[in-house]
This record gives sequence, C-alpha cells and structure tokens, in this order.
Amino acid sequence: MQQELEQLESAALDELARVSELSQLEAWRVQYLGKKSALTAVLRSLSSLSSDERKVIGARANSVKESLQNSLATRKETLSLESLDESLGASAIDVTLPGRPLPHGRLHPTTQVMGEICSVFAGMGFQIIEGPEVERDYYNFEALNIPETHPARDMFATLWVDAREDRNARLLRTHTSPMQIRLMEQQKPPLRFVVPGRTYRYEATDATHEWMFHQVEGLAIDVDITLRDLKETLFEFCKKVFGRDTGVRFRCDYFPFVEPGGEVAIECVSCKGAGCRLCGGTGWLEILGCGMVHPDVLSRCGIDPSVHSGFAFGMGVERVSILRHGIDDIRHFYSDDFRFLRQF
Ligand code: 2NM
Repeated sequence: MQQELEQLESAALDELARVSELSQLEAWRVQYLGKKSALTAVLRSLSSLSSDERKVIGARANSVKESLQNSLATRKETLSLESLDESLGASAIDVTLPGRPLPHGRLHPTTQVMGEICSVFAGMGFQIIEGPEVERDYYNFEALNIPETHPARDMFATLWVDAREDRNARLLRTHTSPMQIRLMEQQKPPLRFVVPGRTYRYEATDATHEWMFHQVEGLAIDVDITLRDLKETLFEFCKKVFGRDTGVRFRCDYFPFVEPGGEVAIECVSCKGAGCRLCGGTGWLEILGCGMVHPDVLSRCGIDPSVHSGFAFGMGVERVSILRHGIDDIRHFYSDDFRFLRQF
C-alpha cells in the first residue's frame, strides 16, 4: 500500500505538470483528490488496517494529499500568471512610442496679412481701431462727399439693410472709411488711425471679386501734413511688405473724398516690370488708393481745413495677399478647402 501511494503521487504530479490550461485543473483535482479518487479510497480503508499499519500508511496518505493540494495551488498560480501575461501582451501599450501629432489650427491667411499690414502702420505710430459693419448712409456716403444723387455711388455697389432711402438708411459698409469719419468727429487732431475689417459690395463673384472682402484704411490728420508725407509713408509701407528692391509708383486717381487723389502701384512681383499676365502687360500692380482728405470732408467733421490737413488711404487685404502669395482666385479664401488653407 505504501508503494501504491508512492506511484500515485508521482503519477499525479507528472500529470499535473502536463496540464497547460487553467480549465483542465478541475478535472485533475477530481481525478486525484476527488471523492472517487484512489487516494480517497486509501484514506477510507485506513480503519480496516491494524493500528501499526494505520499510523504509517495514514501519515503517508495524508502527506501525499497535502503534497497534491499544494502542488495544485502552485500550478494554478503559475497558469493564472501565464494567461494574464498573454492577455496583457495582446493589448500592451508600448510606452516608448512617440506621441501622435495633434493637428493644430492657425490664423486664416487674410487675418495673417491684415495683421502684417496693421503692424507696419503701428510701427509708424498709427493706432489700430475697428468699427461697425452695419453703417448708416450718412457715414458710408454723405460724409464722404457722396450725396444721394452723386454718380460716385456707382463706384460702390451697395448691400442695403433697410428699405428707407435717407441718410439714416442702414447698409453693409462698402469701405472702412465711415469709421474714420466717426474718429474725426469724436477726436481732435493730431490723429493717426488704421481701420481694418470686413467690407461688402453687391457684386457677382469671380476670380477677382467677392461680395465680402477685407480692407485696411488709414488716416493721418495734423498741422502741415502734405502730399509728401503721404507718398513717403505709403512708399515705406510697400517696401516693408513687398521688399526694399521692389519699385514703387505714384499716379493720380479720383476718389470723391480726397483732393488730390492718387494710386500707389508696385513693380509686378511676377515679371519684375517686364510685363506678364498677372500685371496685364503693364509691369505694375495697383496696391492702394489714397489722397489728401477733401476740405469739405474735414469741415463736415468739425476740423478746420485752414488749420489742419491730412492724408488717407485704403487697400484690399485679399488683393495684397493674392499678390504676395501668387494666389490665382479670390474665391479660394472662403472655399473652406484645407488643401488651400494649409499652405499658409
Ligand atoms: C481710399 C482711397 C482714398 C479714405 C478717405 C478717408 C476719409 F475718411 F478720411 F475721408 N478714409 N479713407 C480713402 C481715400 C480711401 O481707399 C481706396
């Protein structure tokens, strides 16, 4: 019986070592430690042995039982750890991998160029200020020497907010100049202001026209401001934005709110003056309109034109951006196409 116990133990332990799945351990327990196992049979038969035999065989049988129970517990633990390792292995996170880059936003190209234009003028001592986009007829037209019947109204196809037709009629501003009228009304010279913002025109959209675009307009009022101040300020601006080597040209132009009026052009960025498709063969690109503020505009705002004078200018931000970056269509700016926007 002693020998039987030895064989039983070694057979059970051999078998246990071969168990490779947690789920098979219960079958092993039933076979070697269960109620119908050989070991239980030995323990049950102890009562029929002599007391000497019972001592020896009983002690051995109990030690085999304990050894099998301990081995079972150990095997269970080993198999549990192995299966945990496996499931961790499948979903493991490699903490040494570099992080995924997060896409981050940026300023719209128009906002970037508008900011750049404003910083150049800020560096010359101009203050930056914004104004309302819904304006009154008076500020957008009348105060700027464009009465209701004036043909110059045709220069600014207007989006009306009101049906009424007087100086209080509301409209979407066609330029940012109305804010400059408000500033001249409210403040005493000297004044140096730049007004950036959205402007609107009632226009069919094409490669060079949008019904909403951006302008930066500027104004300087003081004693003894002359056409020379205007030219030097705007030439310096063009050199800063388009480069020192870029040629700059000043010519006369007409705007009802200035006298004299002018236009500043730069040497074509594409052909350097030789003439190409971008500049229409002229070698020049018009950048901005300008002029000496009309004496009637000054006096309407309460500024005495015999004491003070000033210059003003205005430019389209998208146009500057188009020429700076060689963009072929103004409609790209509001297409929401990331292939376009990502480039800036
Ligand atoms: C331009 C061209 C010429 C201009 C004039 C004024 C004001 F309010 F002072 F009279 N603001 N802006 C002006 C003058 C704007 O844009 C092409």
